Amino acid sequence: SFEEQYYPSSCLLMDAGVKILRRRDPPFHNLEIGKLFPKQKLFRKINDIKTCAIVSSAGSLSGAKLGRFIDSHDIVMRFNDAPTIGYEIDVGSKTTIRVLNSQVVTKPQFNFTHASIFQNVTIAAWDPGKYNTSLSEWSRTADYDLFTNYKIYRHSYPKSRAFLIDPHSVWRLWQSLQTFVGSRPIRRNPPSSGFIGLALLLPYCPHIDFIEYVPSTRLNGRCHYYSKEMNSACTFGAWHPLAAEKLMALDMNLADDISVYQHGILRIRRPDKLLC
Ligand code: NCC
Repeated sequence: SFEEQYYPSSCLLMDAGVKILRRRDPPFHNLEIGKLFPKQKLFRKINDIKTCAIVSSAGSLSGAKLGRFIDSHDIVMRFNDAPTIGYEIDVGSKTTIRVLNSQVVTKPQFNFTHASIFQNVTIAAWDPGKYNTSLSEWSRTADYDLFTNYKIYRHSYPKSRAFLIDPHSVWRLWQSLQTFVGSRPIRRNPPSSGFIGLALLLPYCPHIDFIEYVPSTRLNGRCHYYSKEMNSACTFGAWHPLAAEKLMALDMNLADDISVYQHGILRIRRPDKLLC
C-alpha cells in the first residue's frame, strides 16, 4: 500500500550523512592536510541547540525585515560571501557558520584567508570533485584547489573552526535527491550550498527555519539580496539541481502557507530516529 512505501524526505536527507571530515578519517589520518583539521567537533554544546536558522542568499530577502527573527535563533547559517553589514534589518547580524563552495575559498576576489567575513565564525567548505573518485584522488584533483588556502588559513588562525565537508557525502546527498524525484533523472551536478547546509545542520537541530529558500511572494528576479544582478536561474537552478532541492525541502516543511509564501520561512523538523 501507499502507507508502506512512504519514507519521509527528512529521513532521506539524514541518510545521506552529510558530514565534515575528521582527522581520524582515512586517508586523512595519513596525510599532512588531515593534521590541519580542527580537533573540535562542528559545534560546541550540542545539547543546548534548540533553534536554528538557515539564511539563503536570495534576492527576495530584500525588504523581508526578518533580521530580528533570524538573530533569535541559537545557530544561524549563511553562505559564501553573503554580507550582513548594511542588511541587518532584512537578514540579521548573527552568523554561527558559513558554508562555502570551493570557488569562494580559492578565487582571489573573495580573499578567504584575510577577509573579516570569514573570521570568528565556523567554516564548512566543500568541493564536489569528480563523481566516484576516492578521497585521496580528490585531495589531489579537487575542482578548485581549496587545500592551499585552507592550509594558509589554518596556519594563520590555529584556533579557527574551519572544516572541510566530505565530498562523498555531498554525492550521497545528490543520490537522496535523485531518490526523492524518482524516475526523472536530475543532472549529475552537486546540490547547492543551501541544500548541503540543510543536510549538514539538521542532525544538530530539533528544527530549522530555512529563510527564503522556497521563493516567497517577494520574488523579484534578483539573484542576491546584496547585489543588483537580475538572474532567475539563481532561484530556480541552472547548474545545481535547485528546483528538485526546493521541492524536497517543501516536502519536509511543517509551516503553513502564510509562513512559507508571505514570510518566506520553511520549518523543517529533524526526524525521529525511530521514523527512519
Ligand atoms: O548564490 P549562492 O550559491 O552563493 O547562494 C547561496 C545559497 O542560497 C540559495 N539561493 C541563492 C540565491 C537565490 N536566488 N536563491 C537561492 O535559493 C541556494 O541554496 C544557494 O546555494 C552556491 O551554492 O555555493 C552558490 O554560489 C554561487 C557563487 O559561487 C557564490 O555566491 C560566490 O560568488 C554560485 N554562482 C556562481 O558560481 C556564478 C551559485 O551557482 C551557487
